[in-house]
Amino acid sequence: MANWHEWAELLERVREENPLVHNITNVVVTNFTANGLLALGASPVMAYAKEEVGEMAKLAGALVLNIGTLNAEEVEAMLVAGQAANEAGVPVIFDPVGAGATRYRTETARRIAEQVKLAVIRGNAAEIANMIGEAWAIKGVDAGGGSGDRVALAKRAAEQLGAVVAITGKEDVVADGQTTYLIQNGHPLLTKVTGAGCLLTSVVGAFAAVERDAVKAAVAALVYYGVAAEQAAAKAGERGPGSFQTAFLDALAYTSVDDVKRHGRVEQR
Ligand code: ATP
Ligand code: TZP
Ligand code: MG
Ligand code: MG
Repeated sequence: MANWHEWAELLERVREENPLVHNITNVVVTNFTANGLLALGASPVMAYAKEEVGEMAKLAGALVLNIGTLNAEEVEAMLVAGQAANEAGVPVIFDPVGAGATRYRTETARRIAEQVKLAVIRGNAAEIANMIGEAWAIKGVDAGGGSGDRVALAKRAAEQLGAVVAITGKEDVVADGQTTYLIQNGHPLLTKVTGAGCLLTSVVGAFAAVERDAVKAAVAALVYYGVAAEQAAAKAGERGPGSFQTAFLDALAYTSVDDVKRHGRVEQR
């Protein structure tokens, strides 16, 4: 049995343990993220006030930070929450939405990575490249048309940032500096639903809450998510993005460990 088949069973552990996932995320994706985590079998909470984020982060199984609609107050809260999570041994997952698009986003993403110990950073290739000072075209919050070796980029970023790095897109790459995994699941309709990437980052948080090995958690989360998208597209894909979004939430709930093992396409690089 491939290693990742064993990791796929983490899905069942998430459903059994129903971990609390504390999200400080963006205003675009808040509701979709909460519904996606509920469909998976996790317990979402959004809490933003600097007066309470430290307390909430310590209660949670994982903390997810997302700079999609950042502002100074929220960034301050993210640092407070991140440091509290670090103190309590709660894994912190980061989505550097739009890093590289503006100086404020790039600088904030780097600042968070410097001041908070991150377990997993999940973003598109441009966001990850810009976090380590490599220019890669980005269009707002969407990956630009840039091209390059994404496997090598993930490895470099993991080494430099001292975290597991997940670069997503048509193919997903997960790297920890030593080992790299390639995941070939997913569906193009995910790019037509806003927040598909942000929800994925929070799903990685749910898996990290039940598995301290961040590579295992990230690979298991990504392959499950991609397989769920394929199942949703098979049921509702021809109707378009709206129907797909609903079908995808359903698929996050019914996709089983067995489905993931059967349809997952994961290889070690
Ligand atoms: P972007 O800002 O570039 O849209 P994102 O943060 O929305 O990025 P994605 O990279 O789109 O995140 O990843 C979200 C999910 O969509 C992942 O599961 C990924 O595998 C999947 N995905 C993205 N593009 C494709 C594609 N062309 N084909 C299949 N799956 C895809
Ligand atoms: N603008 C700021 S955050 C955001 C938009 C459209 C959502 C981005 O979500 P994702 O998951 O990166 O597609
Ligand atoms: Mg997207
Ligand atoms: Mg994104």
